[in-house]
Amino acid sequence: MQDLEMQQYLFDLNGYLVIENALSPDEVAALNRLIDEQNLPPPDVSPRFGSAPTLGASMLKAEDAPESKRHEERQRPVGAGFLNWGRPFCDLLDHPAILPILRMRLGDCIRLDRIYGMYMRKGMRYGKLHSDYGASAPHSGAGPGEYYAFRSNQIYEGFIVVTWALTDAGPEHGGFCCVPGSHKSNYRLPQQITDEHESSPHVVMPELPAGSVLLFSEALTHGTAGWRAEHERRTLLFKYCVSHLAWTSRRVEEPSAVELTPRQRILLREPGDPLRHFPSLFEDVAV
Ligand SMILES: O=C(O)CCC(=O)C(=O)O
Repeated sequence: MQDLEMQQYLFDLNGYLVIENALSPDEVAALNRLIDEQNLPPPDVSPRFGSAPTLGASMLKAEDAPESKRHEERQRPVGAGFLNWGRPFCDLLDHPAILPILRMRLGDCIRLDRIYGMYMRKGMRYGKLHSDYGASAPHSGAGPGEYYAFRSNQIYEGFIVVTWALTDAGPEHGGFCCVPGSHKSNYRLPQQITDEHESSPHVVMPELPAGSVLLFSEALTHGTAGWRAEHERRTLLFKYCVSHLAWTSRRVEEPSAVELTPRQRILLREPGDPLRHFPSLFEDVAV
């Protein structure tokens, strides 16, 4: 395994990092067995499973509901997603392989904002190239080819995604793809790369053997390459952020089927100012 200095350098350079063998074959098999037990429908329409938070059922059907009603729905925490499927899923929340990298990018006070799994079968396509922060983010207003000056009232990094590979993924199979280093770009992603997607020479598909973990910044331009392997793609995504940030007003709920540790519970707290209203995840924090 690489040391922290190397991991730090590579994450900063590329906007993503792969740690191989973070899970043992037995741990991977246990997670896959628990997913099998869910008898999920085939991943035809959407490759997502086990999401939390999810939209309330009535909200999904009622786009024409009054804004006040929709606002009320959005306030509700709705589910624990796959955290309810067993302890092995909850153990990934604060796995020792990811904590040093999360701390390096997000500091001591970290929230878990969203989780979902992705499964794909041969021939399935999904997910254009995108980034949620930086010059290519939908809200940046940056014009194609124009230098984008980063302004002081904007967030440039936001979320760090931790993706656990439960089956092999990579250039031969498909799955996660990205433009390395694009989290630092001062220019919007050219349309040509968007159109070429995974066939662009500038887009890479990191090798992700089962048991490895991928960490990436949501400022990185990334997407999903079509799945071409005989086996099913299976990954679990955990989206973390600094304690005072949230994507929406919905929250991941504590699982009812598994008792979380005190540290895992911190991750699910409401957003709050670091150290004043939201505790550190680490015992050796310097206050
Ligand atoms: O792993 C993937 O296929 C991409 C996930 C993604 O697009 C995202 O997290 O926004």
